[in-house]
Amino acid sequence: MQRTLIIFKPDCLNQRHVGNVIDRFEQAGFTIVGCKLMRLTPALLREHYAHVADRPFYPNLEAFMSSRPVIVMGLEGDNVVQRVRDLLGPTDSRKAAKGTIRGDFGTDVTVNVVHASDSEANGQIELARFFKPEELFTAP
Ligand code: IDP
Ligand code: MG
Repeated sequence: MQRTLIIFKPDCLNQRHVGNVIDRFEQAGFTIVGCKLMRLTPALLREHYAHVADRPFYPNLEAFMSSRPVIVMGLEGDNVVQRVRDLLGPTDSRKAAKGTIRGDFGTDVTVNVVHASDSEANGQIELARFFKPEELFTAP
């Protein structure tokens, strides 16, 4: 069983798509093992987005991601990392196919509904970044 970190980005909450997105995760058979609302600080975002922190768009990304409290979620399931990435579609919502989460609900390359870990190793690192050990539960 694999785990991945999901962040419901500000646009997802503002447009009230959280239920639709969770429905897709549940229909795929994944189990929620952690879930909370939190406001992401610039320090936490700089760590989470270290791979793009020196890009020109980063200040805009940080402002967007800290514009309101977001939902962070741990999901567990068979091959969940790749299967969630497939459900999301590519980073740029404008290039994402209809039927994918970003294709259906996203706006552009920054405002793209959901973050999901891109590897099993990063799933573990990111879950530890956003959750205390006692906030993550064993799937029944
Ligand atoms: P991912 O979210 O699909 O894994 P990453 O390349 O890890 O994409 O980038 C992290 C986030 O940074 C993206 O989800 C998006 O919000 C933002 N981002 C990535 N590339 C661009 C860009 O070229 N312009 C603006 N924002 C970007
Ligand atoms: Mg990424």
